Amino acid sequence: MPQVKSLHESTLESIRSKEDILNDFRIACLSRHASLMGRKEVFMGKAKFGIFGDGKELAQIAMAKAFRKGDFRSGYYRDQTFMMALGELTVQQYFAQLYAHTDVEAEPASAGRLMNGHFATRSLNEDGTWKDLANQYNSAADISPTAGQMPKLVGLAYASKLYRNNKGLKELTQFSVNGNEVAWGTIGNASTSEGMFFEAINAAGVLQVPMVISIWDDGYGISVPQEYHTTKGSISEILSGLQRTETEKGYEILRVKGWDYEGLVNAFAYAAKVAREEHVPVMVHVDEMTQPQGHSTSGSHERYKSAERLQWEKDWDCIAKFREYIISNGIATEDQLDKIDAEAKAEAKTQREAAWTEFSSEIKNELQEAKQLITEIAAKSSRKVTLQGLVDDLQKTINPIRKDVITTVRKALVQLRTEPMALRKPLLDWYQKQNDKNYDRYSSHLYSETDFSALQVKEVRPELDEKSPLVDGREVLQAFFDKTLEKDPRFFAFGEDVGKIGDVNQAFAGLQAKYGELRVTDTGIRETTIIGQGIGTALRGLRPIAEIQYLDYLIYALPTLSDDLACLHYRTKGGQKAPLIVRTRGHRLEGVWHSGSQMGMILSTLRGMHVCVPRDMVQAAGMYKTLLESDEPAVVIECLNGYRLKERLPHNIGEYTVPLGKPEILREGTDLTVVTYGSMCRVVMEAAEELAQVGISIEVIDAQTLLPFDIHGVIGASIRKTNRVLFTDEDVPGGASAYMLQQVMDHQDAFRFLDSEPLTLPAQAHRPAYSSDGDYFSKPSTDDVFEKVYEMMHEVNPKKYPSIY
Ligand SMILES: Cc1ncc(C[n+]2csc(CCOP(=O)(O)OP(=O)(O)O)c2C)c(N)n1
Ligand SMILES: [Mg+2]
Repeated sequence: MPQVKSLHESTLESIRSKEDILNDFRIACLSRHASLMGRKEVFMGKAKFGIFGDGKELAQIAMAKAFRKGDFRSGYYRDQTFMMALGELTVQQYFAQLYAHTDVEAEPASAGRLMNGHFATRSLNEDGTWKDLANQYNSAADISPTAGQMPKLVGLAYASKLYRNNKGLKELTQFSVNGNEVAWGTIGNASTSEGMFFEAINAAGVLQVPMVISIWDDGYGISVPQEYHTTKGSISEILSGLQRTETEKGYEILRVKGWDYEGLVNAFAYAAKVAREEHVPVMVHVDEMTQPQGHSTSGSHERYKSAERLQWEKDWDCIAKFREYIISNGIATEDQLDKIDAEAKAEAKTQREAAWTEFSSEIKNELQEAKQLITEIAAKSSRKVTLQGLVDDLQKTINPIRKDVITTVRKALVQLRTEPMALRKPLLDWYQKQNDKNYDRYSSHLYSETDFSALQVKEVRPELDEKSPLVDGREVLQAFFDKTLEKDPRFFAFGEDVGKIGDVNQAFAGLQAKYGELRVTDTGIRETTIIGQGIGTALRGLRPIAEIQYLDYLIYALPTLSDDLACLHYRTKGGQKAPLIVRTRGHRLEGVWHSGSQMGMILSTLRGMHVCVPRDMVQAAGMYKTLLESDEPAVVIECLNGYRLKERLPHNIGEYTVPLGKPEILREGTDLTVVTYGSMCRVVMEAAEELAQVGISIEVIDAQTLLPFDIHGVIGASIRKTNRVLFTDEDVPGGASAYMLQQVMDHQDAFRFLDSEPLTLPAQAHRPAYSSDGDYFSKPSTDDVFEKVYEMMHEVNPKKYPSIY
């Protein structure tokens, strides 16, 4: 392992002057006081929860010195000092997040949507266009799950590799200058036990990308000490086999103490140089860090740390050590440092107060408005005493929050329900206005609200006629991907077996040979970091298609998809986007792990993404086109059994689009509407033929996309005609079939048009058994659809449709 102490040259480069050092001391003190005050704010009831960066200040200041414009951070909740040192987080913004201030200006990382300690810079302008990322400091938006920052870190670093080596991207200077950007990760020692950490570390080593991963090692993960987390107690020790050598590629691994100012500055300067210039990943293990206030406001560390450990943490506190360093090197005196510290404290206090004033005054104004309205109405109301009581209670609330105001107004409106509309209208109007504002504050931006929304993409119909060649389904996709690779240099595809053989079903066959390894790329078997690679590159302006070989294996990547990608736009209130398309294949084929259709799982975990379930490859290609025209993330589930089925290749492949949220009526009918999607479309169409032979006419609707779902009410309109509906799919009972039913009942006013009970026909509750018989007895078959519809019609007219069994 290189001895960072010996790297004096880079130290001298980075520590330019005495003023620099004292400024570093000032930032360390400012951040520390923010942490100390933050904890008090929680205990005073002004914030709900707090987690702070105390004890980790010095390393972060050193890391910030090596960070350059265009670089990206993907880290965790301890990194406040780093953000402050970059100038990307003021103490006022820090407190605004602690209080949950919902204004983007006040709290640019998440607009009050996330707990404190979730850092993010804004990559987007309000209209959804990209900012000049190469000319700003960037932090990907943090998430809470430990090690969840690792998968996208791989992608952020991988983007630099693409920008450096793919000549077609040279003009995208808004995102990169020759791939010189480093992706900086941070993670706690305990969190390195997670699978995501190991998977990401290996992936970055294989890919040889400019990633610097720093481990902030304070010996604990909440209350649990190191011996429970890491073999041999040292992550750099056990990963030392990754160290590169003269002959083998690998990592540069550095180990440095969290209180050693020079060592830290050295380590990060060296790490940056290696990563930036050589595109070699670097690991910086920073140990002997402390947690002066314990893990968070949820408990005290006196419960689990020994008196000796607590004393050690005091003695080896990085700011105390920094002080000693400054004094022993004659850079400043004790008094001078005291003065800097006192000024930092005063500054932190001023900014904290400003944050509180801004946060609370907005709510106070709302409270005053509500109070005044209710009081005015009360004077003319028969419910005067009760209403005045509500106002008095509201007035007495200490540190009132928005909920206190709104709940009072709603209770007042209940009291006023029998009063004339003229009297209560002003309060009702005010409440409705607040509802709009609160929707914007707490529920907006789950999906794009700009012109780049997938819902804004214009429909272009496929051009099909008798001259359209009849080809295998996979060839439709191949033609589409070929066109897209040719046209858009930002577009690239990667995944297990995607490169050389062009994926296991050959939709990319021959395309690596044509466009090169950077455009059509094989990866290791590592679903989570395949998604991370997609998220990170999409965050940096590229248009990746990440392939998950089978839908069943999406489960491996689901945490990253759900915790990171799906909620990215929401949790930054439109500050960041990662338009990643996840391509996978599912529904019926063979057995437990190759015929999954876990749509319910996807629907409840991936809100914020679009979910496309094309019935064939012509539809799939149109959906890909729509998605590539937009800037939103999506998962597209192709039909596993559809690659060898013949389809007509549209003349305008690569040009036509399929609108999202628009079901297609595949067959018109009058007796009953059957709604389905994906591979089940063919099954239902076969059943429709058989049903016609017994005099039953069904209307078959392909939902096409599950998120969004039938935004124009096509299904409701069909029900108005047939007055009966069945939802069928290959998911488990209560899965996506139940979801479709709920959507139609809740949003399409369909219930009153129904003459029969609306029903679902899902697969069995277990996973599908192997082979064709397993499929027949596990998933809805043509016979099952026939019988279910027939039974429904039997109930309507037993004479005409006598019971079969
Ligand atoms: C997946 C997941 N499991 C559990 C938690 C709860 N949790 C939050 S922080 C933490 C300890 C992390 O310790 P470490 O990585 O050493 O970071 P430190 O807080 O010590 O800096 C735990 C268990 C979580 N956020 N995510
Ligand atoms: Mg720790």
